[in-house]
Amino acid sequence: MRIDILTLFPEMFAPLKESILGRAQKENKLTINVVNIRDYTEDKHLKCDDYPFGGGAGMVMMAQPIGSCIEALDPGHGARRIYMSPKGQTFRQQKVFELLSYEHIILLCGHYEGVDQRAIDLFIDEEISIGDYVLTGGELPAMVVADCLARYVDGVISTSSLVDESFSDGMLEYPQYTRPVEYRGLTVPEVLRSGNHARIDAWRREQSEEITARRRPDLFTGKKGK
Ligand code: 4FD
Repeated sequence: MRIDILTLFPEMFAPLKESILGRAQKENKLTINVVNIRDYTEDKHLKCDDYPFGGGAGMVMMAQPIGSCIEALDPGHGARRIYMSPKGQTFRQQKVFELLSYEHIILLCGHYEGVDQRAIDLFIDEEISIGDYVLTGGELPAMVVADCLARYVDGVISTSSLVDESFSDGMLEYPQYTRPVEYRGLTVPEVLRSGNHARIDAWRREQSEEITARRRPDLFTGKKGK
C-alpha cells in the first residue's frame, strides 16, 4: 500500500518514521510519502494560501497547488483521494476495512480556515473527520488514518494481535495482565493462570460483553446472541 500525505508542514510527520510504521517502511511493506504542497505552486513567491472571498478571518489554501500536486501523484485517478476535515464522515473501524481495498491512498491536510472549495469539488473523493472537534490542521488526523491502515498491511503486525483487539468483532477487548501475579494487593484473576483454555476463552468473552454493554451500549445492541 502507498499513502501519499499532502501538507504544507511535512516536518510534522516525524512520528511515522518511528516504531512499527518506521520498521514497516524500511522493510518496504508500506510506503508513506509525505509531499510538500508548496513544491507545486505556480506562484513566483511560492504562495499557497490567500484571503477568503467575502471576507472573514484567516487564510484559505489555494486550489492550484493542491490540484497540480494531486494530478502529479495520481494522473490516472487510481487512488482514493481523501480530505481530512471536521465536515467529513466520522472515521470508524469499518472505514479502515473499506479503505484497505485501495492500493493507493491520498490524504490532503488542510490548514488555516480550510481549502478552496473548488479543490475539493475537482480533486477529492471523500472527506473524513476523526471526531467532532477542530484542530489547527489535518496533519494529526492524517497520521491517525495512516496508522490505522498500516497496521492491517500484510506483515506489519502479527495477525494474532489483530484478532482479539477492540472493535475486531464490534466489541471492546477483555482486560490483560502480565507478571507479577500480585501488584499492590491486586491479583491476576485465577482463571487466567489455570491453563484451561476453554475457561479462559469463556471468561474473556464474558468480560468483553460486560465492558461493552456498560461502556458502549451503542456497540452492544444485538451482539449478545452472536
Ligand atoms: N476532526 C479535523 C480535521 C481537520 C481539522 C481544517 C476545515 C479546519 C479537525 C478543514 C477546517 C480543515 C477532524 C483543519 N480539524 N483542521 O478530523
